[in-house]
Amino acid sequence: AATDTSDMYSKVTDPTLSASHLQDLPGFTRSVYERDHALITPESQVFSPLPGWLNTLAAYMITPAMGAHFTMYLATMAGNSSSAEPPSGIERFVFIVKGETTLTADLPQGTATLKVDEFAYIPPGSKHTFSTSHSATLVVFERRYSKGGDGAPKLFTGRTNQQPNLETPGEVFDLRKLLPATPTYDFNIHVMDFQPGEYLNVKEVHYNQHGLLLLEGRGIYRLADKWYPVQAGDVIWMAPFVPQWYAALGKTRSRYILYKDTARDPL
Ligand code: UGY
Ligand code: MN
Repeated sequence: AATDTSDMYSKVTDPTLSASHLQDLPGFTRSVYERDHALITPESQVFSPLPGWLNTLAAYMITPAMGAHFTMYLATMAGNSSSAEPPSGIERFVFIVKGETTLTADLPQGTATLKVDEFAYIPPGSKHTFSTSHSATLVVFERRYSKGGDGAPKLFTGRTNQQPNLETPGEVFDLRKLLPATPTYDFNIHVMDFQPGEYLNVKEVHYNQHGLLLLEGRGIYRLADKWYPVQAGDVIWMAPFVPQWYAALGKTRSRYILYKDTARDPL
């Protein structure tokens, strides 16, 4: 009997590695883990319960086991969920990626509703709870606070699009800083925007560490001597002194959120 051979070679014109089928390829991931950098893409993120948190699953993307001095995790809060506090001496920064959450803390009104693109900084030892009756996805950065400057860091909330667009001499990207750039704070969170075709002018090599989440767009990230295609949802860890460079591609803006330690003597 005649067999229908019309689809026999269909993978030639509809290959498994085409963008729409990447997830179907068994054993394939764009994630990499190197000595001085990592790329962690959504298909390899593993979520599990966060100790003390209710109805919340989290995936740690960056931890000291890699050599970082901070943690970065994505937390997905379901209905009737609430957070636990970090260990003593740890400061916390929370940025809302999806949904909304209520922060109960030492705030003038007692609580604040945080929506997408809004954030909160919690200094060490400050009592607080994030909760939601709907759902929310948060990106969280934590580290052991290192004292410096005058005065103690203060709890605050904010909204990215209310932060001023800062001058970046020699660079083209738009930069917003979500924490005060004063010696009281030992890190900052940058939000950086690139239009398609724009790229970092400085081929950066520096002592600071980074944790990055690409919020929008796509492009090529250079890390050490490798060039990675990246897209929204990807996470990058950069160790001190790893050569780093980004170029935005495609038709839409690239925006990323970036942890950077600042204002402390490296010794
Ligand atoms: O401030 C920074 O170090 C930033 N420009 N780095 C980066 O985007 N990889
Ligand atoms: Mn950098």
